[in-house]
Amino acid sequence: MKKALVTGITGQDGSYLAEFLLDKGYDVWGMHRRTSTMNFDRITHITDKIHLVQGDLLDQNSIQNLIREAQPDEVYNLAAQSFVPTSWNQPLLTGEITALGVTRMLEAIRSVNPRIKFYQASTSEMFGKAREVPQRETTPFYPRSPYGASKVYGHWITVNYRESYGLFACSGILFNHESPRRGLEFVTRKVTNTAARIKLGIANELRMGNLDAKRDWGYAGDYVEAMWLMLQQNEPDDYVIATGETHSVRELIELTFGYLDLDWQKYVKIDTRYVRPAEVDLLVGDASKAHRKLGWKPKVALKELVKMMVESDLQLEKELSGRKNKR
Ligand code: NAP
Ligand code: G4F
Repeated sequence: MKKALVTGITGQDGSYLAEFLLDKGYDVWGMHRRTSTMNFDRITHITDKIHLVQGDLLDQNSIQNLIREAQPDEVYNLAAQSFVPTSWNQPLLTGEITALGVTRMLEAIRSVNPRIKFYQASTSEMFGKAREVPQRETTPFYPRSPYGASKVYGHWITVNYRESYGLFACSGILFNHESPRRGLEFVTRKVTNTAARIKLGIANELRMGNLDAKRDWGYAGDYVEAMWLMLQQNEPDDYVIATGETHSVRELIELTFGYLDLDWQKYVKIDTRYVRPAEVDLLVGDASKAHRKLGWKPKVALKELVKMMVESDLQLEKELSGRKNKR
């Protein structure tokens, strides 16, 4: 039985990857940080099937001890301070976790067992003010936020440990991927959840930032398969994972409100609080290397993704208001 350690197991991708690995027959270990209240909401259904162990990307000892205890064959480093706006308010913390945290993981692997395979969660945010369209593995990076800059560091330190020490270390450059488990602060979930609440009469407006930004949105459930595929190859490498389609935030809103039979223009208000100091205007990925070498292809398109997220948010909000009415 293969053993995998997943950092960021309580996050969106961590929860889908844990399910995926369990289905493949893996012994799954998940690293989570200590919090005063438990935040296992995304993994409640699998907590009895996985080993949950405490550790923090800020703390070298905890990581090293954990890798020594678990003795994994594969490590998936998904933990990060992953919200772009927070990275302007907390740039140093973002750098400590999202950039240096990667080196802590790599150092721990190098000293405990350099044969462990390593996956680093890199991002299309590294392309930032994009130098070419579509973006591929060879497109130069131009990050536009402390988050993007931290991820560029994480990417290059992964490449560097591969080239310096011969580690089997891969960097997956994933474009935006969403799901009903997406955090409420990210644009897709903010839109689907607020639209669902408007439909149910619980909210009456949606306050937004830049509607012109364009993103290549895929489904998180599809993208975790690509992470695993990268670690099953003969040689470690870096891959862009994307759908190849781009849509503006405005189109996302139109699709979502249209699905609910609502006129979005009546509810959406522009609020400068949500406009960023520097924007990433256009992301669209060319995943042809992943198609060719990994045999990976996305299955869920944006329209279907929006439907999945809206339906889930309608259900969730109905349950929440049902519970409130009972009190
Ligand atoms: P997410 O939902 O925000 O999850 C982030 C995870 O990191 C959470 O489990 C969080 O734990 C954990 N974490 C944060 N700080 C930590 C620390 N100091 N030590 C240990 N764990 C810590 O993010 P996601 O959407 O699943 O994304 C997974 C990874 O892929 C991230 O690295 C992200 O930057 C990257 N990525 C995401 C996308 C995307 O579109 N989703 C695209 C490209 C790359 P808590 O639950 O305790 O906060
Ligand atoms: O959903 P977002 O917050 O995602 P963003 O900044 O693209 O980052 C996400 O994807 C990256 C991959 O490219 C990941 F690495 C990262 O960890 C994260 O998962 O914002 C998307 C777009 C932006 O252009 C933003 O300006 O939506 C625009 N937007 C407009 N109004 C808004 C809002 N974003 C948010 N979160 N909230 C708004 O009200």
